[in-house]
This record gives sequence, C-alpha cells and structure tokens, in this order.
Amino acid sequence: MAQNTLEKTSVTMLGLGAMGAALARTWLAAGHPLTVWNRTPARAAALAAEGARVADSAAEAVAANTLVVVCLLDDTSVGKVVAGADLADKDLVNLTTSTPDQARARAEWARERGARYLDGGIMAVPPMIGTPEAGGYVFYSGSRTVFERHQDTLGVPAGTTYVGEDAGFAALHDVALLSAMYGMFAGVAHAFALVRREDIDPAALAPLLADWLVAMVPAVHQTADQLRSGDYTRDVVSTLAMQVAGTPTLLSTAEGQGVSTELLSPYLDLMRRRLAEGGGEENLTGVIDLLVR
Ligand code: FVH
Repeated sequence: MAQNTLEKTSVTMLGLGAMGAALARTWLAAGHPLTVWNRTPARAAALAAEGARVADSAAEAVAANTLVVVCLLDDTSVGKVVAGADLADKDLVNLTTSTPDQARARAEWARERGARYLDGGIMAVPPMIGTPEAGGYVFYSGSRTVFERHQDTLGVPAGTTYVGEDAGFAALHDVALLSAMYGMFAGVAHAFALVRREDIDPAALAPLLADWLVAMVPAVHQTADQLRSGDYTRDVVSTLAMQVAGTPTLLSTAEGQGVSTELLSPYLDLMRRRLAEGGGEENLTGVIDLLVR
C-alpha cells in the first residue's frame, strides 16, 4: 500500500529489469510519485497496477520529472535510451554498471546536454533492495549537489555512500569491491576442489571456511595502514619469506589431490617475485605494487 505522497520527490525511472523494477517498487511503496519507461512495455504492467505512471517513450518519462534515474543493462543502452530526451536542467542519476571511464564520459555527455550528473554503483542484488537489514547500498559519485538534494529519495531503496565528485569513483569503488569478491570466490573454489574427492562433507567444511575468511578480514585494514605509511614491514606477524616457504606445500597438496593450481599459482608467483626483489620482511602488501607497475 502506497504511503502519503505529499512532499515526496517525484521520480522518473528508465529501465525495469530485475534491478530497475526493484528500485521502482520501493519508491512507489514509499509514496514517491513515479513515472516509468521500459523498452519492453509489458515489464511496466505490474508497476502500473501499483500506481506508477507509464510513459510512452523515454523522452516523455524524462520530461515528467527533474529527478531521472536510469538502470539499464550497460552504458551503450543508456546512450541509446536517453539520446532522444531533453536533459536540460535534469538531475540524471545513472545506476547502470559501467567502467570509471564510461561514467566520466557519460557525465560529460550529460553536462553538454544541460543535465547535472550523479553516477551510482549498486552493491546489492534485487532482493536486497528495500530491505535495509540486508545491508545493500549504492556508491555515488559526481554532482555533490544532486547527491545532497536527493539523498533522502536515493536512500529509500538502499543505503547511500558518496565517494567524491569524480564521476568515475562510484564505478571504481564498485569494481574494486567486486574484484575482491571474485578473488575470495577463487580461493573458496580452490578450497572446495581440494576436498572434493575425499570423504569430507562440503557442508562441514563450509562453516570452517567462512569463519577462517572472516578471521582474516582485518588484514584489509593493516594493508591500508601500510599503504598509507609506505612501511610494508609495519606490524608484520607472518613475513613474506615465511609465507613463500610454505607455497610448495600448497602446490604439492593441490597436485596430490588432483587439483589444478590455475587459480592459486598467479598469486603465489607474485609473492615469489616480491620476495626475490627483497620484500622478505614484509607481509603481502608489496604484491600490490607489482600489480600497478
Ligand atoms: N541484477 C543484479 O544482481 C545486479 C546487481 C548489481 C547492479 N546490477 C546492474 O544493474 C543494471 C541493471 O541490471 P538488471 O538486473 O536490471 O538487468 P536486466 O534484468 O537484464 O534488465 C536490463 C534492462 O536494460 C534494458 N535494456 C537492455 N538493453 C537495452 C537497449 N538496447 N535499449 C533499451 N533498454 C535496454 C532492458 O530492457 P528490456 O529488455 O526489458 O526491454 C531492461 O530494462 C546493470 O547495469 C547491472 O550490471 C544488477
């Protein structure tokens, strides 16, 4: 049931895929007057039944409100969809996943058309939208004016974290976190592969694995401290020299279990390179410098 719509900012939503529809639904439920458009009109039917106004074109939807939120498949679809709309004096919030360079180019593109631009990187999946306890949030970067003006409205579907005026920073933060996530998934895949052929219940390993990863998470903060200070030996408990000495055990165990080391080896190779360059008293922070060279 929609709440009182008095004084609630009107929102235009372009894109009603899994994510766009979830976002739209929370604004409707919170009482924000909502105009929607989607390339495939049938996807708007459910929202229309819940009170959304369905525009016949993207241009018509953009014309309806100052705050225009876009959540489409990719940056190319954003260019196509918004191309025919008059963006003059609009607050354009683009929640489509893009690269930092795409976001910066899109910000410039919007500025040339008279719009203020805010980019977003969504750290949530659709079921987390409108569910604050799920912990989902959106990185925002670009126009601080747009962010501050609409922070309350943008905070309806998920938390908001503003990371700077560089329009590319939201995408960069998004990709940094996702990249770390895939690194973690790579390690988890290797761990499960190691026990795959044994009489070890994956469900018994899972909590051990999860607890171990959680116990290791504070290392993220130590890495940040070392990067800021430039001293990669600060507060080191497990030296790189010691860790590299243990790598044959990891590789031999994988071989013994009949498991490919293709996920693990690239990281171990970087550890060995850093050691060869004299980083034996550090922990793992020096690997970062090998990557950015
Ligand atoms: N769903 C997720 O788990 C992730 C979570 C993190 C953020 N992503 C990003 O959100 C963007 C939208 O994702 P989505 O889940 O809504 O994606 P779809 O359900 O596939 O919907 C895609 C929408 O884009 C429309 N569309 C695609 N191509 C075009 C085009 N050439 N012209 C106009 N519209 C286009 C599509 O329309 P239709 O197929 O229904 O006609 C949908 O509205 C995305 O950047 C994720 O990376 C989601």
